[in-house]
Amino acid sequence: MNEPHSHLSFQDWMGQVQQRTEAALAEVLPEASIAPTRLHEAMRYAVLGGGKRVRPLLAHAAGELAAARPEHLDRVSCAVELIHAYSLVHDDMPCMDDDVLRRGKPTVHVEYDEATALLAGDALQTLAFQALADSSLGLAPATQLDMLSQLAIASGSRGMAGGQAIDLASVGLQLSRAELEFMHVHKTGALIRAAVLLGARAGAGLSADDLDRLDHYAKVIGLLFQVVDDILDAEADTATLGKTAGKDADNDKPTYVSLLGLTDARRLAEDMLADALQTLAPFGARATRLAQLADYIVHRAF
Ligand code: GRG
Repeated sequence: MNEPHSHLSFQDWMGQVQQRTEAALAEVLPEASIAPTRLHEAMRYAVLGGGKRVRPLLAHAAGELAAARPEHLDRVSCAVELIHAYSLVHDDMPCMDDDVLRRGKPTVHVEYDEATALLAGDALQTLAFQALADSSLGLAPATQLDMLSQLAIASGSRGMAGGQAIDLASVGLQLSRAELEFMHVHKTGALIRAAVLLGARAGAGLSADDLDRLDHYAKVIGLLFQVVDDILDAEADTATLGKTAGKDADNDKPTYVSLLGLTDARRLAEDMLADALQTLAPFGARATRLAQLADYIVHRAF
C-alpha cells in the first residue's frame, strides 16, 4: 500500500506529505467562520501555511515502514503537529520566550492578543487529543488508547512541558552536557520521539526488536534536531529562519553551541546522524524515508 511512494524523490515525497498534512489539519481545525470566530481564526493562523512539518514527516516515514494506512498517519500527524503548534504559540508569549516572529509571520499574541494566544494554545492542545480519540478512525481501540497515553506523556510535565520548565529555569546557568541533554530530551525530543512511535504504532507487524531499533532512532533524532536548532540559531539569519536568530545567546541560554563551540556541535550532529543511520541499517530500503529525514534534519537551512 505504501510502495507507490518509493519511486518519488525525497523532495517530492516530502512535498506530498506536507500537502496532505496541511489538508488534514485544515479539515480538523474548526472553520474560522464558526463562533468563537476570533479564537478559531487564531488557531488556524497558528497552524496553517507554515512550518516544515518535520513531526508529520517522521510519523509518515515510520508508518510506511510499519505498513500503516496513510489516513491513520494523517491523523497521527495532525495530533502531533497540533501539540507542536500549541507549544510554539505559548513559547512565543511574553511570559516565556517573548518573541514577535514565527514561521516568517507575527507571533499569535502579536497578531491577536495575549489572552487569545493563551486560549488558542490551550484549544490546539485539546484538539490534538480529540482528533486522535475519534472513534470513526477505524484503529483498534486499545491501539488508540495507547497512542493517546503516549502523546499525553510526551506532551506533559514528564515530556515537553517539563523540558520547557527546565529551560526557563536554566537561563543564565552553566549546564553540564548531561543536564543540557536531559532538558532537550524532554523539551524537543519527547514529541519527536512520539511522532515516530505513534506512526509505527498505527501500523502492525513490527517485532519488539524492530520497535526498539525505531525507538533508538527516534531518541537520537529528537536530540539531534535540537543540536542542529542550536547551530542554526547561532549561524543563520532571521530571514532564513523565519524566527528571530541569535536569541539563545541574547537570552543567555545554555545551548550545545555555548557548551561545545560550533565546530564540536557540528561534529556531534554528524556523529549522531551516523548513529541514526546505523540504527536503521537492518531495515534496509524500508527505512529509506527515515534515513533521508535524518539527513534532512542535520543539513536543513532552517
Ligand atoms: C510551551 C509547553 C510549552 C513548550 C514549548 C518546543 C518548545 C517547548 C518550544 C519551542 C521553542 C524552540 C525554539 C524549541 C527548539 C526546537 C524547536 C521545537 C523548534 C521549532 O520546531 P520546528 O523547527 O518548527 O520544527 P516549524 O516552524 O518548522 O514547525
